[in-house]
Amino acid sequence: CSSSNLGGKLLPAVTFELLKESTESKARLGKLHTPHGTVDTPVFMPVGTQATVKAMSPRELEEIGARIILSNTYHLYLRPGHTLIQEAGGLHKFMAWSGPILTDSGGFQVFSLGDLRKITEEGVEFRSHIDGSKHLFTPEKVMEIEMALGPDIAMVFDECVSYPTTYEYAKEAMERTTRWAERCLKAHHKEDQALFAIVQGSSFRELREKSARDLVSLDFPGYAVGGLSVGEPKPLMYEVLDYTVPLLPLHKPRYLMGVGSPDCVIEGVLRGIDMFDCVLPTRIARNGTVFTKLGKLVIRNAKYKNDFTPLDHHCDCYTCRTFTRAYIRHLFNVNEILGLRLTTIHNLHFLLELMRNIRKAIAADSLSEFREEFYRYYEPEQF
Ligand code: PRF
Ligand code: ZN
Repeated sequence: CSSSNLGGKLLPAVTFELLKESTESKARLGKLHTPHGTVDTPVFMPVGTQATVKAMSPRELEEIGARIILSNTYHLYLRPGHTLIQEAGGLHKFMAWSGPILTDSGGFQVFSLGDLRKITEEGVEFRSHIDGSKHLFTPEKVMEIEMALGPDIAMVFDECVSYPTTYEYAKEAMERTTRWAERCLKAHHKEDQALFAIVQGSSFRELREKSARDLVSLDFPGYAVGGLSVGEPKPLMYEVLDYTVPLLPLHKPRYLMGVGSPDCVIEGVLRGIDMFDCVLPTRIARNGTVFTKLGKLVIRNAKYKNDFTPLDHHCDCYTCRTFTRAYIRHLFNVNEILGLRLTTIHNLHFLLELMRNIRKAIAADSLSEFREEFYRYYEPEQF
């Protein structure tokens, strides 16, 4: 279903080239070939929920080294509507981003709606968070939307269960997710688009194993690990990755959904993850929190009032090369939009630079040292 006919030869829309497996960890180096270009992995995908990475133009994104972005089926379906985006010539043209795009299926957004949704075998009935109008997402409907949006990679419609949950509920949701993945596969017919599956099963090893096994037998071109970073302690997430990732095919991309704090990205890469996305860098930037080599920094803090040094002394992004903490703090204080544009540039640069350094370290067989060095300075929030 996700192949194109080139010169009579069937080529999948998205292929993963495994360049190197680390000898000291499960980390890998690869290239993700898509209809809109090739992406070096491990990669971080900035989030553009509403067909825009908030506060950034596509040109700026490209300048700081973003190569693939993520957008959201749920939001674009509600506004402006997938048919309008199709009419515009697809999401790439609509938002003027010519690189690869991945769309999430709504399997996370819809389940975050709480009281506003009802789950059945058929799908999920929900009320719009905007105007309360009623909608039904089925695997078939979500495939129709993602095919109309036209990203390079579409995600299956899954059920992401929050933490903690019971074994019984996690099992029910995981099995439903697998049945929905099969329905997505049947309904998906777009030759220049790949469809990735999503492993669920909460923090129950048996369920993760069954989910991975059943989805792998359906032979998707890529696999995501979903249902993590939903409130569980970090060591538990790492444990789930330890036993789940090795069950996924070696020669296919592996994507850890919704994870993007600097420490979690490093831990994910060490456990064999190739792709990440997260609203964290862009979201915290807009309320004035930035990543630095030493951990997070809250720029509104009074102690930066007369601080004429850059956000991060080790950073060579446009913001850090040009502006001081005192100036950016002032912009936030008086609610000037340049402030959040500058912190967004810095935070995305920080994460994309981290990925470049991670890739260099894997190439040099020194990722463990890189990790040690990183933690020597960086103070993570929660363990
Ligand atoms: N499923 C989908 N999108 C997601 C998740 C998931 O489980 C997560 C979990 N962290 C983030 N985004 N479809
Ligand atoms: Zn910077």
